[in-house]
Amino acid sequence: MKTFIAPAIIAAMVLGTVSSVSAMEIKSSDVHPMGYPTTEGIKYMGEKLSDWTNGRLSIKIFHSMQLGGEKEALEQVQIGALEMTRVSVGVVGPIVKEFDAFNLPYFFRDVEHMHKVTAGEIGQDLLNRLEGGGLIGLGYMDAGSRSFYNKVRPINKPADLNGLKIRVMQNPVFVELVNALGGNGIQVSFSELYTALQTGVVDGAENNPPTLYNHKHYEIANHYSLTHHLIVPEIFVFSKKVWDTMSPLDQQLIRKASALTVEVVRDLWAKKEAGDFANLKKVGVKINEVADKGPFIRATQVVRDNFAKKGDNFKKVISAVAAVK
Ligand code: GTR
Repeated sequence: MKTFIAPAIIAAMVLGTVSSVSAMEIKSSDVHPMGYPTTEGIKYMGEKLSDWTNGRLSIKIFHSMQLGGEKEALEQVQIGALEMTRVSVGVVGPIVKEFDAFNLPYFFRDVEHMHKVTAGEIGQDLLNRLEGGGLIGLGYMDAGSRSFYNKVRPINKPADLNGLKIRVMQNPVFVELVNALGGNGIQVSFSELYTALQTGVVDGAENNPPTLYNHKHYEIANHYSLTHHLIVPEIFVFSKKVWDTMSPLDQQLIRKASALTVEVVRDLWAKKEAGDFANLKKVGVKINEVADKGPFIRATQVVRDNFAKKGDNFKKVISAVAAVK
């Protein structure tokens, strides 16, 4: 996607007059460590901003859950205590309800479909609606698809989840998902997940290969069953409270850097996902190919139906997404 920068702004950047506006170190949080596509993406964004403004704008990344989980981070950004954060759309549904379409099981046909939707009108419209929740949506990032992992057994059919406590992100729609499959969905902040697995508060969770590998959950839960039940994109957002105090020029620079970041992360993600899937095999994770996803798709129909029943605007998002070819 190309972002337009007005010629006057480019001139100001070149002449260095941009530096006469006030300096700002943007604090941004992420649950992932450095080296992860999301944190590397924000690092790149900070470098671009610094280059363009001779260091006047920069980003300081609080990675590896230094500032806690994602729900907490969003709250900090909403009140303006933190300028930026990168989170999964998973935790955004409670802020913009229509966003929960992206949190429905077996919703996008595949990752490419998700890319087209997020890069298009629907994606932009949902980002814009975040403003009502005190957030400026800057862009989407990739997170592949999510599958179940647990410490008890491989999952080949929904009934294999019976009696298993499965951690989900902090959003009731995921509890509904796991329960529809016959498991017991429990909301736990990502920052508490390792301990929850260790102490038996939960028997397993669900995620993509890079998260399972980098956060070492496989040390405890090493049956990974490829159900691919969710394709949930991620977003990076800015505090509207802070944004409203910034100059239009700075806002435009942030928008421009964000658009570039989206593209950079897409490449980083593809490499990381393939690499960490191989790493999981290397460390002995028992990878279970799920031969038939049909029973999972059918059992979760109720979750998609419940979303559609919420009203016409919800139905509209569903049909608009389905219409994206
Ligand atoms: C990861 C995602 C994180 C976080 C985590 C979770 O895939 O990148 O933002 O949402 O999942 O399950 O909480």
